[in-house]
Amino acid sequence: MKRLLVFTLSASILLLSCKTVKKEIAINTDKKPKNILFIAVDDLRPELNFYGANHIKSPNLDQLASESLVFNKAYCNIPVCGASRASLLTGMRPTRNRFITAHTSKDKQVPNAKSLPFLLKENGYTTISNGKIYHYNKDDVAAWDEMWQPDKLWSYALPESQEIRKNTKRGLPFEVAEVHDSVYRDGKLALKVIQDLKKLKQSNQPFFLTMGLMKPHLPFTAPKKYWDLYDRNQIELPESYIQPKTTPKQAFHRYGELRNYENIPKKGHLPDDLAKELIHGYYACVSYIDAQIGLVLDELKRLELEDDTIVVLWGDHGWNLGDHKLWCKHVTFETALRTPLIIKVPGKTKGTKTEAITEYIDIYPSLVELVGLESPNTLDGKSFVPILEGKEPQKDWAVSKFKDAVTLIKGDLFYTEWTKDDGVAYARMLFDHKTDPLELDNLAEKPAYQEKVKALALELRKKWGKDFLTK
Ligand SMILES: [Ca+2]
Repeated sequence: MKRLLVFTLSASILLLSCKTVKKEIAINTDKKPKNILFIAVDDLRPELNFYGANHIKSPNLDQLASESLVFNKAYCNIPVCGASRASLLTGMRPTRNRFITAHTSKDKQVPNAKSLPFLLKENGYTTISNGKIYHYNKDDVAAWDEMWQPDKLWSYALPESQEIRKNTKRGLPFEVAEVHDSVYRDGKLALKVIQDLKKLKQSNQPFFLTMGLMKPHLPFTAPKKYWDLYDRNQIELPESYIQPKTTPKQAFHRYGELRNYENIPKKGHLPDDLAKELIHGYYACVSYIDAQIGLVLDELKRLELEDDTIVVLWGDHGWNLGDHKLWCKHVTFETALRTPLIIKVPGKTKGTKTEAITEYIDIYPSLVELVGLESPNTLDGKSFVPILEGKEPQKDWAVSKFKDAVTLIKGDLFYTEWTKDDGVAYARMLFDHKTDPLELDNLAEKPAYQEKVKALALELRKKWGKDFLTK
């Protein structure tokens, strides 16, 4: 009842009531705060039209971007699903020993941290977790009024694919099926989110409604009509389809995640035809999730909730689609660290792009500021709200990491060190994106760059955070 009061009664009445309510009303005034529609897309890389790609068909994302602030230089803090999500939702930077793998549990790693949904729920928001938000379905339960998953466990629509899945480690890497969108999990997810919007429209409480899409994560399964949007013969391998000898060997991996699927060679590089088939499947999945997001955004409009709702869309990390002859994430090339991030704030955004370097731990304090709440002191990021208001950003750098590799992104420079527990480096790589956007020319061992490397190494240690090496 207290939560309902906060947003339905006037400030003057509430100022007379209990202390905690008074604090909230002083922040929120007598107006209902903005809702947040929080769209998380699994393994979506920024190969989208509004980032200049011009070949993936994603009309709904394009439309949303035209009404949003588009972050051209947004970086995840760790390129693996579970850890990236736990870090983003708690606003805490990954360290050497915190937020490490896909199987990261917020409750186990930082049980006392107040997550973004928890803070919102505490302040009167209805919070709903739909689909893939945290890695574990039952993580951070106290933060949510409701947690929902599509009932179907696997990603395959065809009985023969399901049979293969049943008898193998991961099943087929892709599937082309002539089925309705709602046969797959993300189609079911869109219908659930639409249902939620209808219900929430009737409520006096603001909402934090999430839509955690599971594609374009492997396996690349999507209705045939989305595969048909692309001509395989037009698909080309990336320009950076090479692993230069000057790049440390630690920078590459054998993309074991992909090799777990059937019909993928267990070693060596992929045959070109298979590589192109995978790229085709990835594109099909992006178009499929675009359509599902479109259904939800149409409903938001139809219900006249648009002006009251902030929409934020992010992918949990980048993805190598053949870049550097790599597949999947789990590396610190820009292709795995750079992510799509767009935010639509009614009355404030209209398709502007920013070059300000932003990291995922900045999302939590930004959303909190936008709805007029105070951030807990556990947050490591900085709000990007000044950028939304046309002011100078609060910082111009990001730090990402994966296993031993830690990367400082600053200006055009992308500097990675591989370090042991004591913080001493055993391999390095430095790229200058002004002259080498594809990251093919490692400068870190060149004599002319030794002073620069020394300075970057020092700066990296300052910026990775005081707890970075703590056990
Ligand atoms: Ca992911």
